Amino acid sequence: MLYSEIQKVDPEVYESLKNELQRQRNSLEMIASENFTSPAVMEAQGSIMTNKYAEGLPGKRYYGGCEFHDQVEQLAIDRAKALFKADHANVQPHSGSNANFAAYFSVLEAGDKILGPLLPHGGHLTHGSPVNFSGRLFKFSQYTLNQDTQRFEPDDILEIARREKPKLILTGYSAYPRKIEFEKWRAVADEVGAVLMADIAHIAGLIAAEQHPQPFPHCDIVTTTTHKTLRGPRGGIVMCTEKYAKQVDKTVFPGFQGGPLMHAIAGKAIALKEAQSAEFRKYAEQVVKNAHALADELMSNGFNLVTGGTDSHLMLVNLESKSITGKEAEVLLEQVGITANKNMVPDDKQSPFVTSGIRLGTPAITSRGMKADQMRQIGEFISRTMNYRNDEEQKRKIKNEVLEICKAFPLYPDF
Ligand code: DSN
Repeated sequence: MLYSEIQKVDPEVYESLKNELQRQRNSLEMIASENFTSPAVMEAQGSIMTNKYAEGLPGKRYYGGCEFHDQVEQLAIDRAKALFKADHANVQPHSGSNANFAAYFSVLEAGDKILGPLLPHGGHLTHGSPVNFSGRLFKFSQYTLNQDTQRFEPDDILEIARREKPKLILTGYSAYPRKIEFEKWRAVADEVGAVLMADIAHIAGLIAAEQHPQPFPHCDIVTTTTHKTLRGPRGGIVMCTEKYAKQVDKTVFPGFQGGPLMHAIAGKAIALKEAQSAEFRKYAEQVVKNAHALADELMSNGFNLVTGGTDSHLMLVNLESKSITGKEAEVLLEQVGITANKNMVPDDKQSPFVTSGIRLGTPAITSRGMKADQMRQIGEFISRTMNYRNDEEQKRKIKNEVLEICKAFPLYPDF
């Protein structure tokens, strides 16, 4: 029985874990930043690697007994470098936020100027939000989607960069469904003498599987999480060109973090190996095909998608024309067994707690083996849920149909 030790030691936590397993199995996980990692990655995270301090780097530790931790961390480093064609990788950041913190402080001083994306236009809190360390410690100017094309246009960014003279330009997003042409961003950065950074947290798995262009050699510094499309454990990685290698390592430790989470690093090593496989490549291709199918279904049901569609694993639905807020849509979808998150849309009139949008992603449902047929069904469920928002009988019916799909694509069947 899975979690049998937890059951013995702490029945309350056990109960919650058991219920969470059922929740994951019996609902459609469509939060674009979530995924179902492999049992091997989960074994690593629950392994004896959690027992050790390993401050420092492979071969240069501040604690004895690190021989096997060195081996595991070196595997993770080498695999990250190979997968993303990076000169250097530090696999110790505990999260994407930590990775971004380390990246900024590897190339900048507090108070320096950064040009990054505005949160409601697809950026992340760590891209300069005033409530985040980034907005408090650095001077951000922020760019937005082009009003006509609804894309980030390097020409617009160049105009702002010439005016603002940032030391660092940031590309890479949390809610932007289009491909990033890194070479165009390089040209902008070169024009104003800025460092070019990419936060590829959302698209790392797509990049690894060649479903999205590589940030190197165009970028100087690249951060990612390991648990989104990459389907690994929760955590972060910073990669960079040789020029910034020493500074990145020093900033992560001792600059910012203490002991690395070696059990998570073991999970990262495994996930990075999995991401090199032909099976992962097929998975990532299907993630993108599924996003296309879902986007098409939603648009043919009258939904407006920001940028008019998707090239990636996610889409941002602007609900203004449906007279429903993101907050209401999130609750309604949860009632029928679909998990998604409310999200700001460009020029949103609602607050971040309400919003006018909903973000949908296909990475997790694709990990269950779902394909375009299921996406069309799910698009139709979403549409019906919005149209029959006050009809309890309809919503019960949709919930049963969601459950049928979930049963046809079992999650963690061996647990
Ligand atoms: N919080 C993540 C997301 O949902 O996109 C980004 O780190």
